[in-house]
Amino acid sequence: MLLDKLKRRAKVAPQMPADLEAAALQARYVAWRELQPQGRADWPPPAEDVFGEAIAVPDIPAAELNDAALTAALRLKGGVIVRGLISDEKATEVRGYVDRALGLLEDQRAGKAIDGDAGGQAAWRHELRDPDTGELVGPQWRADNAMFGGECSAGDSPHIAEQLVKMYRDAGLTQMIENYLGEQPAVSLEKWTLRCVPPTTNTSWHQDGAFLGTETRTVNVWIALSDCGVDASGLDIVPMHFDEIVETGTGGAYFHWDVGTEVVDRIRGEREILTPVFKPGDAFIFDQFALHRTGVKEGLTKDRYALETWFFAPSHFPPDYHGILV
Ligand SMILES: O=C(O)CCC(=O)C(=O)O
Repeated sequence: MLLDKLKRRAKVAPQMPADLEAAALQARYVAWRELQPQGRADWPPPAEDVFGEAIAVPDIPAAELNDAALTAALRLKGGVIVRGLISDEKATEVRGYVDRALGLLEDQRAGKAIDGDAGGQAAWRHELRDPDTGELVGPQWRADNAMFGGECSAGDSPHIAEQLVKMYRDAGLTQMIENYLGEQPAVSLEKWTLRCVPPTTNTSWHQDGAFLGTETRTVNVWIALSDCGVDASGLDIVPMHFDEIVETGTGGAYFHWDVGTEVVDRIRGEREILTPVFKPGDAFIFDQFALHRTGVKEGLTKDRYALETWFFAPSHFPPDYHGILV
């Protein structure tokens, strides 16, 4: 209700004032919290191999992404690479959001006063707070991530959050994901990440299901916002379909939830690791079982920008995460 009211007001003004943007994001959080979803009993939807058996990770233009392709990619393949999911122009705009959000986070961590609303025009940084208590949402996650640079949550920027929600809707993506999940999706404060990765970043093989859970119903849309895979880190992908979590914490693994290189080599056998070259706006769409890592290699010289958005079925949401209904 509150969200509808805010949307109606937003139609009158082309740019919502900062306080309304912040309230709109809080309303999405409250809308998620108040849901009591059952989830579809007949999930997952049936998949037909529209790509053919020989294809391990399909690579398609955005125009070919539809319900059948998304379902096949997630249920039968190792995900799908989608070329031009958003336009180059849009990717440039979102890259600007990443710089803005990371700049404000850095200022905040340095103890500077944050003018997150840039003169009342837009809420660029307002950490998500519970509207009933005024408490910060996700204090433990905030403490755990306080030392990580180069990334921040879109959920702490009401302006960026609303722009991204609109972008996914305009691209038809939210509806497609809703059709797949069988319910209106929510993103989360914890896994809605604006990222700028330096060439020297660390990396490790992992399946996000090792911490998101195997029963979680989810679709991750990872969008490159700058050229990557050559001078800047892209993604390394084991091109196989998985429906379970492989052995973690052994064979050279760094964290208890990541997968050692020896284990990856054993699993992939003769399969080559896939390291796609991405243009701004290209995407990799996958779920919590895809085995992948940041594609770090010798000779990288450039930072890489990306936007990572995990859409979740509210009925099968990761425990301890905080949702934002989209
Ligand atoms: O952007 C990256 O390099 C990390 C992506 C990743 O590992 C993930 O989405 O789980």
